[in-house]
Amino acid sequence: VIVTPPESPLVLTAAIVGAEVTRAHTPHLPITAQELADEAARCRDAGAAVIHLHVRNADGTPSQSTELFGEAISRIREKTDVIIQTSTGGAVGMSVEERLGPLACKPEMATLNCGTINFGDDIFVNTRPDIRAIARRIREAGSIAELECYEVGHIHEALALLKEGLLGAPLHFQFVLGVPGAIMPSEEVVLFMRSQIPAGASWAVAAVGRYQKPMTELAIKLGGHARVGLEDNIYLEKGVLSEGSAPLVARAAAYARSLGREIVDPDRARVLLGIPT
Ligand code: KMH
Ligand code: ZN
Repeated sequence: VIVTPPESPLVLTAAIVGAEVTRAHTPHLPITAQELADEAARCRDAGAAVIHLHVRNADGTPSQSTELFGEAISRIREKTDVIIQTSTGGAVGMSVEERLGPLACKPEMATLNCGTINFGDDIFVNTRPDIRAIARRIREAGSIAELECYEVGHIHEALALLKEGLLGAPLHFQFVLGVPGAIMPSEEVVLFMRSQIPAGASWAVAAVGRYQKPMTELAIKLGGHARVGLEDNIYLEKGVLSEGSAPLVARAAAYARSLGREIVDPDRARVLLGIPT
């Protein structure tokens, strides 16, 4: 078991838009490049060092277009110094090539989804050859991979990639818990997943829906990092919509401070995550 001291620096990630949430679910979803930039800046002010980024077409449907990502990234850059982590997961049903659109923008970070899961009533497909192809492309883009693990076996797949030379240490794991059809969040699950990662690797928890708050607090308590935001959860409390992702970041930051954890700014996070500055 890896023991991370609770006073260790905390990297908060805000997943501000995602691919699935719509304006019908919440009116607080950012869609345009300017809205994404404004929201990224608000989340940075609330304590986020990383923005996990998807983009949308004007009609709100998900896109992985290089052009839309380029626009969103430059708007965000005008307003704030956050680390921008682009999705390579996109939306269910997109081709691998389509999903890789944002890598042409050479983002500082990009997600690498480490396996296939049932994703609600859909299947989020990440074949083993696809995972390897995406890992290569992330490396060619000069981006640092964040390893999205929706099941325990996805961690083992990431370790295989490390052995194959497709990933460099230190590894950055995101335990994505509570997707309907995949592993559900609990303390036991987090402790077991944490026990499977190598020494020196970092880990975070992103939990879906009503699990977001308790699992964020658990991760912070255990010395891990955490991701919150509308991509994973639109509610501040039962029945109360969050007015964007920033209130969710602010709440996680307040909890972390109450435990004495230091919330790092983007530059410090770059050092921790091995992102060239
Ligand atoms: N939208 C999900 C199917 C990622 O960003 O890399 C995949 C996803 C993961 O959101
Ligand atoms: Zn995502």
